[in-house]
Amino acid sequence: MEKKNCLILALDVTDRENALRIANEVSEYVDSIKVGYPLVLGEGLGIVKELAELAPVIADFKVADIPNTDRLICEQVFKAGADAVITHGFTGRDSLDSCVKVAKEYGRDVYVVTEMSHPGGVEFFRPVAETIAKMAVDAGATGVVAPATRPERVRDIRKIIGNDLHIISPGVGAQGGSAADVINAGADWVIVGRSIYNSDSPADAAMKICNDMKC
Ligand code: FNU
Repeated sequence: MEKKNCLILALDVTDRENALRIANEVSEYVDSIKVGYPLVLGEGLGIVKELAELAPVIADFKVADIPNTDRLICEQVFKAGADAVITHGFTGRDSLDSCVKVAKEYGRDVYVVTEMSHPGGVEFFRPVAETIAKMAVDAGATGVVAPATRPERVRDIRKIIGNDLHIISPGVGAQGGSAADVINAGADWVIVGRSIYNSDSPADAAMKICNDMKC
């Protein structure tokens, strides 16, 4: 994904009409559109192709299965037109390798979740986040997902992954994180959902976040 605005839209609405309206309104401010279960379960995987005409799509399916099932999931995601997939890492190196292998075959990207952004994200992830980040490097992933709600953790994870891997960071706005703080801590992109799609003017909200980051 090309870095222009450092902003990724998390498009967690559940209907096509709203999804396309919001995506159209904010497309000039975002470098990518992230879709996940809410929209894909609501409208089907075909929505990926429609959104991909506006911006590269990241499929946030937090893939977390045995290698063979991970392979099948990633193939479907990339065939549908997604530019990248988000996977978990706690399933182990063989599962992650399977996702990275498919991504390389399709020339696409893989981002691995290290520590999640919500309060419960520290319960199980905290002790293993660094190990997962290191595994993402060793496996040849494109980057990692790290919490904008804890910029100090983004800083820790940046130290582990160096500058070759990207950090995409959710938790800005509705979850309490600051876009500028997490970019300063070493994130490459912030992922923002509710603060944009629930706003009366999604375009203004997106523009404000871009101005705030001065990326
Ligand atoms: P918003 N997301 C997250 N935290 O929030 N993929 C994580 O640790 C993670 C994610 C996603 O709060 C979440 O599912 F790994 O409305 C949602 O799609 O701004 C988005 O990031 C945040 O949405």
